[in-house]
Amino acid sequence: MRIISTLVIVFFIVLQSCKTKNNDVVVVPDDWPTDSIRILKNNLNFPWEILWGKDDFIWMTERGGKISKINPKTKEVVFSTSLPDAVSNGEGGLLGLVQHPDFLTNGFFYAVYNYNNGGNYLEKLVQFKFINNNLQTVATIIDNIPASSIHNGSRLWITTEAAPKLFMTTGDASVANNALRTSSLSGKVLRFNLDGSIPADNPISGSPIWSLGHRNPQGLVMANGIMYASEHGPNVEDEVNIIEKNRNYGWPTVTGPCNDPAEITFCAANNVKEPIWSSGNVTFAYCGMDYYNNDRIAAWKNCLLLTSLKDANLRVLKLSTDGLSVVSEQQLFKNKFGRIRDICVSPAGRVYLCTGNGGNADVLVEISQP
Ligand SMILES: [Ca+2]
Ligand SMILES: [Ca+2]
Ligand SMILES: [Ca+2]
Repeated sequence: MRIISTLVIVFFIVLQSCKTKNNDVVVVPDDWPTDSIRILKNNLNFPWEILWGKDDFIWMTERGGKISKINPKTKEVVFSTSLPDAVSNGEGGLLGLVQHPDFLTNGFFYAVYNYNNGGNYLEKLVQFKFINNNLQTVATIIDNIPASSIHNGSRLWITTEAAPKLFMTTGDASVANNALRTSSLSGKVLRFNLDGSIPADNPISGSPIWSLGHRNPQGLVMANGIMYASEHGPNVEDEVNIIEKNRNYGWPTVTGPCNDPAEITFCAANNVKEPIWSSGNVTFAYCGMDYYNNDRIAAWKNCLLLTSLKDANLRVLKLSTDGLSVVSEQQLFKNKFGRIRDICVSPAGRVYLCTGNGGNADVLVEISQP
C-alpha cells in the first residue's frame, strides 16, 4: 500500500513538473536575471547615447563629457573617463557614439561632441581608440560644425556593407535656413569613409553632405538595407524619415508631409522626400530610435522603437513587410521613467532605455518583457 501511494505521489510530482514546463511563457535560455524591468544604473546625469557594444557591454555617453562601459548583467561600470574639451551647454555636450565594425580587434569608436573655440560653440566628430582600458584620440573626422544650446543632431551609424560608411546627423543649430544650404553642414545627414575621407560617390564632390533639410534628427538606424532617421518637429510634425542619397527633407519650408499649397510647390521643385510617419498637430520630441526584430518580445518584431522626451514614453511603430511604411503603432511606459532619451537592443532581444530628466537622477533600465 505504501509503495502504491509513493508511486502515486511521484506520478503527480512528475505530472506537475511537465505541466509547469508546458505552461512556461518566458523562455530563459541563459542565466540572466528574469525581472521584466530591471534598473541597471541610477544617479546618471543626462545620458545621451546608449549602445550595445560588439564586446557585449553597454557603452554610454553623458552630456557633461563622460563615457562609460557598463556590464549589463552585473550592472558594474568597468571603465569610465571624461573628455576634457567636451562642453555641455543646454542640449549640447557629449552626444552620439558608435563602434567601428572591427572594434574587437582595433578598439576604434567614434563620438560627437560640442566644444568651445574662440567664443564659438561648435561640434566635432572624433575617432578614438580603446586600448588597455584607456582612451586615445586617433583623429578628428570633422570639426567646426555649428552648435547651439539646441538642435545639435549627433546620432551616428555605421553601415555593414563591404566598404562601411559612417553616417552622422546634424541639427540646424537654431539657424533654420542653414538646413537647406549646401554651404552649411547644419541640418544634414553626413556620410564619411571610416578614415574620415569623403566617399567618391557622395552627391557633392568633396562634401560629406548626403541629404539636407533636416531640423534636428536625433535617431538613426539601418535595417534591411533601409536607413531610418527620427527628427524633432517645431510645434508640429515630429518625423520618421527614410534617408536617401541627395534628397531634400524640407525643413524649414516643409513640416511633415507636403500637404499645403506652398509645401506642395516646394516639394515638387526640390525633390523633397516626405516622412513615412509624422505626429500631425502635436509633438512628442522623439529622440533615440532602434529597430527591433527579436522573438523575445514577439509583438515588437519588425518595429521601430522611438524614445520620447516630451511625452515620456516609448512608441512602437510596426513596419510593413517591405519596411517602407508604418502599419500600426503603440505607446508604452507613459511617465514610468520620465523623459526617455535613448535606446539600445541586445542580441538576446532585451531593450535598454536611458532617461533625460537631469538632476543626477537619470536611470538606465533593462526591459526583458513588454
Ligand atoms: Ca542608442
Ligand atoms: Ca521633413
Ligand atoms: Ca506639412
